[in-house]
Amino acid sequence: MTPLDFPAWLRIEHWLNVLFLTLLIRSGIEIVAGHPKLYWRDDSRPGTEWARFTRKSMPTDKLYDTLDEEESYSSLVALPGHRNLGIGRHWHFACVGGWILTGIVYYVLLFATGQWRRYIPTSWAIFPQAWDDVLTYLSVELPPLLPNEPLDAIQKLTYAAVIFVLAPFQIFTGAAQSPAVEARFPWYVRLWGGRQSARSLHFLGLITFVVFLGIHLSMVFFWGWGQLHALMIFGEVRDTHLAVALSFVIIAALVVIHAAATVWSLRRPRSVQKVLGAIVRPARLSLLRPLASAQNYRADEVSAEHRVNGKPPCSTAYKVMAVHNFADWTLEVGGLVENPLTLKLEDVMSLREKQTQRVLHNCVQGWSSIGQWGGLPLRDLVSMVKPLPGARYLCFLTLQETGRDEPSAPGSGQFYEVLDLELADDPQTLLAYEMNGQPLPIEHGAPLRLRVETQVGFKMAKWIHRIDVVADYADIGYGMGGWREDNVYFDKDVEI
Ligand SMILES: Nc1nc2c(c(=O)[nH]1)N[C@H]1C(S)=C(S)[C@@H](COP(=O)(O)O)O[C@H]1N2
Ligand SMILES: [Mo]
Repeated sequence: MTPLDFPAWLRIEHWLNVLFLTLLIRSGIEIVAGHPKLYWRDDSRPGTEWARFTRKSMPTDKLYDTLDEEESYSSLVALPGHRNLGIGRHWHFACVGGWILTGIVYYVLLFATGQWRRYIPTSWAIFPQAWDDVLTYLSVELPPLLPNEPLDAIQKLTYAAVIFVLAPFQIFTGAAQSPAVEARFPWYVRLWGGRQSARSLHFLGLITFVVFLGIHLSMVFFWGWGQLHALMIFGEVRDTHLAVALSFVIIAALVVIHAAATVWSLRRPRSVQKVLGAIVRPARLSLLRPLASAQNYRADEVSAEHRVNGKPPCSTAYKVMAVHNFADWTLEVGGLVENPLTLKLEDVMSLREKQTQRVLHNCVQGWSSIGQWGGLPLRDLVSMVKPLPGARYLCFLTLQETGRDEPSAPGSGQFYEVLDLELADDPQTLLAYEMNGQPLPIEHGAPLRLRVETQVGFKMAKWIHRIDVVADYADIGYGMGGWREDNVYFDKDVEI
């Protein structure tokens, strides 16, 4: 039988896991700060949260949006901290990649070498034994190790649960929060009790990891200081002082990596956005981009109150237009097209029969709502204007001046978003002029807003007045593919 010892690969994997897991926890906390409230129901209705990590209370007498609810956490708990959701997401997704690869290598080696027996029990007798072990620990004594094994019964079961249940659980509940996955496989989100339930469970998984780490570290501290360090450094019990010293060198290196990641993120966010974005994008585009939206929620699932993000244009010109039911508003569609168009609202409404869809909206910050949208499929408009060769993107320009309309947001200038032309082909990509059977309300983007159901919410520009077909977006804004990408460092492609 394979001896259940501590081979080099197991020790290296252990420390790599510490690196990725701690980066995932800190960046995960940054993501929580984006909307520091947890719900079970998909409407995320204000006041129905089961947990909140903020003391802010929202005004009841005027419009607020979910940007006002964002929190700023310290860099000690969040990566990078200080209200940097975009950068936190880049770290989280890049580290997920590293963590999954580490996990795959670990599983393969466990099963290839016979080391799986250290975790997976082969007899039911382990359960009463594990219970006895718990009682022994509670009386502050050490239970016996299993014969010829490095762990006692409760340790063996705990490690099995962490490696084969908790880690996959985090990956599956994480995937259930991807709008592309949700849009293509609505049953998968239901499996977890809905989008907000998946988010809550993912958070509870994070807490379970933190509790596990706490118990694990205190066991090392109280019960096996020298020999456990030695096993994780040399793979055998020898030179315990040296082992402890070397362990601390590794831990110091991990702390340096965390500190460097934090400083890099806070000082040069644009470079983090570009570097980590380039690492994650190929995986995202190959795995999630091909998923087309096929959602059709029931009418009774539509949220009574759909949350709002982004404040409406407050210019007089816009208000006058609104008073006249947008009779004076026009949509210009131009750029790299054979057949530019200028359309009035009634033209947009009569170009094609209205398409209606009941879909789940995912804000990048974490909340969701279900709405029914009616409008013109974007692909119909695109085929009418006839893009010229070389056309690759659609740039949506809006009537919102962020500096004027959303002064608390970082950045200023006209809100715009760039969409890959291929996303216009999704059957549920819509230019919506109706919401829940009524004309589109002002706060939701009147008279016209975009719906791209495989992406997170910020791509769906509201208050649109112009669409440009372009070959490149490097010259638009700061060249990152949208106002949010320019100013808060989100990735341009947001299938998750
Ligand atoms: N012009 C403009 N469009 C915008 C925004 C914005 O701030 N300005 N916010 C976006 C974000 S972050 C989200 S989540 C959705 C919210 O849509 P809703 O307010 O209809 O729920 O709109 C998107 N469209
Ligand atoms: Mo959002």
